[in-house]
Amino acid sequence: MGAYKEPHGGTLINLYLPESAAEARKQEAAEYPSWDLTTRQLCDIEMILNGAFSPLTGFLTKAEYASVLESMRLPSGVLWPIPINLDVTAAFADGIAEGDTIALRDREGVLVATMKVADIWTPDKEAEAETVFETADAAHPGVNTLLNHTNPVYVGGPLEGVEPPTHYDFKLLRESPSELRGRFRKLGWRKVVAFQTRNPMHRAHQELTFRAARDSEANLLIQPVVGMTKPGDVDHFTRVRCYEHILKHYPEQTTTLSLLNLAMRMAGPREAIWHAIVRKNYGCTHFIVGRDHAGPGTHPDGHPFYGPYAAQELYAEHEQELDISMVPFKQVVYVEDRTQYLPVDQTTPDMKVAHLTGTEFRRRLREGLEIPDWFSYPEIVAELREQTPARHQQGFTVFFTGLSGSGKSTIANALLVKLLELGQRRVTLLDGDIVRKNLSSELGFSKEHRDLNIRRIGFVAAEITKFGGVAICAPIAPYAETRRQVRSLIDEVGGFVEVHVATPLEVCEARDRKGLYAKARAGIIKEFTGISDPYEEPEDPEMRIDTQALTPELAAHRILVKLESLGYVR
Ligand code: PPS
Repeated sequence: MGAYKEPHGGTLINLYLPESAAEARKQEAAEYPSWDLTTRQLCDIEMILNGAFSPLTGFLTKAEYASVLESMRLPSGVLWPIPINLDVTAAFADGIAEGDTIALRDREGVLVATMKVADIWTPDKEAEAETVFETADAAHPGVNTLLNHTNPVYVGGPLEGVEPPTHYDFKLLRESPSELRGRFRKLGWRKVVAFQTRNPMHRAHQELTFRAARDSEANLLIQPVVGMTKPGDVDHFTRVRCYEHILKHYPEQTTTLSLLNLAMRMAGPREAIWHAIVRKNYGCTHFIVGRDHAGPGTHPDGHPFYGPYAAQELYAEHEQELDISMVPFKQVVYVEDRTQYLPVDQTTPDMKVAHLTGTEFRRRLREGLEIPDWFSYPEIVAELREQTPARHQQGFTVFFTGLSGSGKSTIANALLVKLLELGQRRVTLLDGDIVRKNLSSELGFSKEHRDLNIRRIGFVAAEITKFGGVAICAPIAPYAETRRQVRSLIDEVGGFVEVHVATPLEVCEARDRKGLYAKARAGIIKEFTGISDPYEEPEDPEMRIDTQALTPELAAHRILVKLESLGYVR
């Protein structure tokens, strides 16, 4: 094991126990308090154990955390900009004490490492956000993760590795720092410029990375992040296939690809420094830093979270000490009349420069429109098209919500028939009654049971949507938060259209088709929505249907028109 608090200076930390000690540790660990690592913690621990986060030797202790926040340095003085913490629940923290050894396991229960607990503390997350992200606004995805998806208590201390986290995908492309350094040695690569990315690469990326390598007289490492990136990014399976395609467009022997299981924080300037330290640990000598490096883009109100060159500026301040040179990214643009890419500062006003923004590119992919050859390579466009079917080929969910007797089922049935008549996709109706009979027969109507019922419906609808089908759901779904969860689940895999069947309670009660309202008033049925249980009206559904003004047939027709206008139906 490497010495604690020692600047790395080329030496890598390796925290894995020798095989026999690791075996013994597995036996001993059966007695230790056990924590199941989250997806992000699994990424972090892999990088700590294999030395990618050298000189860290564990999750940060309280003093290290304070020092990193305050000065961007470990107490030893070594530059380290991003806090790497083990966040746990209050219940788990209550069961451990400083000085204990805890077992850290993956989702299958495999022991990854043990940690000697040095500190247990409750951080001020708002202050952490302000320091690391320069904002505590949860519209920033990194802040959102910290404030809303990170456990409340931090535990710090040194780690000893037992077994590296398992990966089943792209095994040959995943390397530890010592493996990658070994590869560079074998290839005789003395200077290596690293390119960090979380997006598919196109011709402009090929141009700029190739130029960066040529200008620094170095070889090129494309090292994309496959751990956690910004929500909504292209999945890493697709991206890695794209990177494998682009490799063929570099001169032979100049360029290589290796995957980085980093969990990004999207922290802009501080993150750029962190990325550089990691690349240095991987044996690189140069690092490309682009415009808005590792930034999350713009706030929903339009302002950018970081200045476009803030990362480059912070890097420049620390470049000497970092000991890995920055290659500032010069934007390259396509000059039509010269049929070639040029750095933007080499263009003149008389040149005809072609533009295709990322947003426009994604729109064209979504709508199945042409992508110009100068922008990307046909193999890469084909990969992305495969993953981004046009809207009329995507699955979607129509999620009805409304009181009992509001007319949800009737309209849902009418919509079902109309969609079947069109015949473009398979359609499944998940009506409240059907679901309660087949999927949720053991559930009642407490808040807990209703939420479980809706989450089950959401899960099934998401699967149907993911595979290109149509799910029509028609439960009461009285709680806004649960409906929001279902929406976000389905949004990731296809379309989601919420329809509020807004029939007023008096009307539903007057109709009382099943006689349930009378029973509810008489107290025979308890927790009845609208009478003795709440219904939270949707604030912003895609559609609101007034069943007093529309027949079910017309209501279904209007929904179909809406689906057409959204592009889901042709
Ligand atoms: S929920 O809240 O979304 O889980 O409800 P859902 O699965 O849609 O089930 C609603 C149907 O169950 C009948 N029913 C009740 N509804 C509301 N409250 C209580 N306590 C209750 N008990 C039984 C009722 O027939 C609902 O059917 P619809 O089709 O909505 O009228």
